Amino acid sequence: MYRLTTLGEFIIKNQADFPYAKGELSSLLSAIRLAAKVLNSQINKAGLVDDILGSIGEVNIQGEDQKKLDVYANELFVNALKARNQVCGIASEEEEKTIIFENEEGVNGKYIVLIDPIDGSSNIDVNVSIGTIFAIYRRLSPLGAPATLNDFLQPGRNQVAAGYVIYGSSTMLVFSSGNGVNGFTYDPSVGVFYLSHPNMCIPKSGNIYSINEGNYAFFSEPVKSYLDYCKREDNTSHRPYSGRYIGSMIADLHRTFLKGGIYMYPDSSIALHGKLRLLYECNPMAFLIEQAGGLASNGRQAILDIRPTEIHQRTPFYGGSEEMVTKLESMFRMSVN
Ligand code: AHM
Ligand code: MG
Repeated sequence: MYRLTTLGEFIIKNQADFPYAKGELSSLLSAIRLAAKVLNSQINKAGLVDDILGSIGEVNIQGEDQKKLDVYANELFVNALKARNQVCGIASEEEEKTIIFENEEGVNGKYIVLIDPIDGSSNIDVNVSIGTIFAIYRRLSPLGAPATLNDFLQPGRNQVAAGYVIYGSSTMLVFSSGNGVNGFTYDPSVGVFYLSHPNMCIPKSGNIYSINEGNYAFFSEPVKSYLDYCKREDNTSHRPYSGRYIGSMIADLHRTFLKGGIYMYPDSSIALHGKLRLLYECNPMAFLIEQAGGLASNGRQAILDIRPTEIHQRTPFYGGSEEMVTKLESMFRMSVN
């Protein structure tokens, strides 16, 4: 009989793959798994209970309208992570400053977590897929003292694990601890994530481009040239490509993982550094994309090689099938010469 592997079993079985295997990563991931289940049950009630849909009437550090679910999800993940005593600090899209745990367990926690508790929150009210994104690093500062800013400002290459949860037509948790990418689908009737997408690999090429093309007039020349290329007819390279844009990075990238393609959020004359945040949106997704055999770039450099300078810094982002990202990068290079 076909034997289903649960996320819990998978983590324990693969603990040895994790360079510092002592059960700590398992404990940390199980905190994320638990918070994701609780959040999933709330998201499924959107529209039925008062306290989920709509805004709280405040803006976050990004200057963006905070939704009730953003705030709820943030508290949920922070509390779940704090309870496990493995984490010395958390940075979140919803928190202006880093959260540093200064109690005895906190100063001895070995890990830093960066999180976007709800990505795509403008989609909550219209019943479109949203997600949670997380990145996990070993701290750089010595144990026994509170975490420092440097612990958070590590290049994405240093990630020891990263993942996302997509709350879609089914809920999935997709993660990597540096040995490929695996996807787990949630069965709400038993409350368990099962391995459903082992060893996820992004197709080398694809025929879908994904971007908010309404901003075309504000994009730089290389991005405009690439978009024109995507739409130009050429039978040998399956062009014109299809355009798909959900407006929820997790949903657009989840499709890209499964079907191939390229997802883009460029800088522009109205968003000088793009929109997406390097530390808790782009880095974890770039880690997963590279682990799945794809590429993630800011047009000129791998996202994972960028040296961060600020917690909430933004970066242009182009990620997906290797051949498509390489083509786009060649247009950036041509624009310099
Ligand atoms: P958020 O974290 O505030 O939800 O913002 C990130 C989201 C991405 O998921 C999505 O791709 C993008 O913002 C959509 O932005 P736009 O409406 O400008 O296309
Ligand atoms: Mg986000």
